[in-house]
Amino acid sequence: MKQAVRDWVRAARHIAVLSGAGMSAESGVPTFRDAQTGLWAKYRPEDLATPEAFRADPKMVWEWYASRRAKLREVEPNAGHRAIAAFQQRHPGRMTVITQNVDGLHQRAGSAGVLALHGNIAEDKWLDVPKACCDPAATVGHAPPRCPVCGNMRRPGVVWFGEMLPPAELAEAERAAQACELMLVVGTSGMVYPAAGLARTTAGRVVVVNPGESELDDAADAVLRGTAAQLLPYLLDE
Ligand code: BJW
Repeated sequence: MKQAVRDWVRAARHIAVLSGAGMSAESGVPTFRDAQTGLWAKYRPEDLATPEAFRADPKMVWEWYASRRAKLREVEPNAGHRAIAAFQQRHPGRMTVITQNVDGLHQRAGSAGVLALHGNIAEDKWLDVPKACCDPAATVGHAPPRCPVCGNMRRPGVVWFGEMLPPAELAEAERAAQACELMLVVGTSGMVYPAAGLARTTAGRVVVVNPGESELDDAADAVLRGTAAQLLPYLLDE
């Protein structure tokens, strides 16, 4: 099957990659639903990655993001990220990277035009709609920083459950899913929508790359049981 998928890669005029946390697992970034350490071991993502969880305990959630940011400064893109970036560089305009990851590793590997559907953990934004008094350079406190006038809090620039995805990125991802002849679905449980829905609505062939079962296996024309760093360099080496 691996050889057949390699042939599909060669033949496809446009390829979309839809990546999830497993894409970065071999860089040392814990996945969400496999993680056995830290807060993920105690809470389900659906309970912790929400505006309600942040409002209930901003210090805890802020500090958890701070610890993840610190760990991300120590990791590097892996062979899977690099294979995707190298393919894009050899074939400009032929591959669109759509990621659910907030870690920036595709971008650091050199991928261009990455559609980061769930935001960027390195950035902050205001929790509530900012007023004239809300100046990011004039915050007080640190976990989280707040507007000294109205108390509005800074929060990580990621998309939590119940929040809209960035509309321009989502629209572009939907266009790429419609236009591609092949979608490589790499390292995602396929449980979180609307991202997972892209693999169900694409007009192209779907290939799942995942060492374990995923919710998108039933939508796939081929399921390759292996890791991103093992399989992508082979599949994209043309
Ligand atoms: C490897 C590997 C290796 C391991 N190589 N693979 C339709 C139906 C039902 C529900 C909904 C629906 N539409 C919307 C919803 C609601 C909700 C949702 O999807 N809920 C589900 C839980 C059912 N979605 C939303 O709320 C989204 N917003 C939205 O829809 O807005 C419109 C709306 C608003 C209000 C009401 C209704 C609609 C927002 C979703 C935001 C998700 N945010 C998070 C957190 C980001 C910030 C942070 O990092 O803290 O995004 S949650 C978390 O899950 C994170 C991930 O991007 C996301 C997906 O996880 P992923 O990547 O799949 O990781 P894992 O850990 O689950 O899986 C890892 C996989 O890798 C495994 O399969 C391993 O086997 C594999 N693997 N090693 C390759 N080496």
